[in-house]
Amino acid sequence: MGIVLVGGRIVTAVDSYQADLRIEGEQIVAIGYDLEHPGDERILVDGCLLFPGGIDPHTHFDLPVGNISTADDFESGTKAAILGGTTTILDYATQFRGETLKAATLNWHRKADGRSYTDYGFHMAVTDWNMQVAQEMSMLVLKEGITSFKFYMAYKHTLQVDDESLLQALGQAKECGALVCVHCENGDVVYELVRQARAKGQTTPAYHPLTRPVTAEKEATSRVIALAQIAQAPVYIVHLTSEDALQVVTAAKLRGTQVYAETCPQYLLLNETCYQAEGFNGAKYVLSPPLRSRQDQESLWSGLRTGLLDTIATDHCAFNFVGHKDLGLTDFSLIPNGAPGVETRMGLMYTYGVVPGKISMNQFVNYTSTQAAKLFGLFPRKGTLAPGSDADITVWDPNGDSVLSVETLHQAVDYTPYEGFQQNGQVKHVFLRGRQVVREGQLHESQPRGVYLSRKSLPQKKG
Ligand code: DUC
Ligand code: ZN
Ligand code: ZN
Repeated sequence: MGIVLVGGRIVTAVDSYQADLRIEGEQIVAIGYDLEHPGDERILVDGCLLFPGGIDPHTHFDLPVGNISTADDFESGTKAAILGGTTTILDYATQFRGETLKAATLNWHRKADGRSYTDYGFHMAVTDWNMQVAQEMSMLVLKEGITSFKFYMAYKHTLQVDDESLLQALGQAKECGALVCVHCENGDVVYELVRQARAKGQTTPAYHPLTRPVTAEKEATSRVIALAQIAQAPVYIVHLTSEDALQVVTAAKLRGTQVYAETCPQYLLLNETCYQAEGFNGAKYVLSPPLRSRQDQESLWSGLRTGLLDTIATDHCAFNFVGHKDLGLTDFSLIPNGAPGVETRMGLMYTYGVVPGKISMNQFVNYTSTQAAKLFGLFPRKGTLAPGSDADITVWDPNGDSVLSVETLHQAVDYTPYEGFQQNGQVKHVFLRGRQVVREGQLHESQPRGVYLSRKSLPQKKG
């Protein structure tokens, strides 16, 4: 017995056409017409768009930061994700200092297994690089299907790694077929600018962006690309925010370097004026790198339009305004960094990207699903609508406007940076490996059934 979605428009990264789609078990088995078998369930989706389920390749669920943890854990975060049309997330499992990668992996499985409404995989964020960790990287690639590793060039004395470690890691990643993902900000520069600001008594959230200038992002982006070229390894820049950093990436792509770059809705839709919000409200936008100028926003849109960027992720790292962000009430440098977005990504990118024609519908699919699947070893199982692929399908009703509000979102955090934003269209149904998890916009699943995804390596360019 199967399910046939009848009357919708199939949209992939390359095509858009009217057709029905048949699901059997966990997979799509046919796309075309007259697909119904006796006993099949028929679901009418007239006028709707059928997208491959969204893939968010950058989340932080249940991440401890100092004495607190992120507001969303795997259960609340993935529930919100799937209600927003995302069926797969890749979370940054994090190695804490002194920990082996094996222990960090087990730790993240304990957080996620049996609790995820979406399918999920892990990147591994390495914060304590040494030769044993280097050996373990291959083991994670081969045995755990963790084929991407993150390094921070910022957060001196906690997460930051030095250039020697980064170069070694890139070399090791090349050996074992892994992709290195990098947070690009010069952490020493940020550390010094924060010290200077505090010494002058500059303590409000407005100083957050001033201590993390574009040039610190540009320099780190340029440096890691140079290191990747030396190691002849591919590199993926997470959360790229600025025109300057995009220019560095573009120049490297033109030289033939295997460099990829991700941006996020917050950098496309919000800007530095948010830090002028009344009172302590600017803390809601304390994320790193920080929000930039209007011109940077336009450059990022242009980068998407022209194919210079590769993915749109969220960097969902939610902290409550009350109880978390207010740890930095008298010192902005103590405000936990991050903002929520896993539930709103697809709707915002459709509304502010596709509807005004800033990106095409195919680009929308490419950036929110297909490219992430390709870069992170999930394609063609995920990231497209085709016979043989997992039946991860977001049925999008382009009619009906709504206004985003923390009151109606499902993320377990007490604010959204997109409060009052209009959304055009809405998630109607979502299927995860053939099971209908969202029906008419409501959760239709009594328990989390997401599975862990062991991923393949990214093919590397020769030479
Ligand atoms: N970088 C991330 O990628 N996530 C949360 C905070 C940060 O700085
Ligand atoms: Zn980061
Ligand atoms: Zn992140």
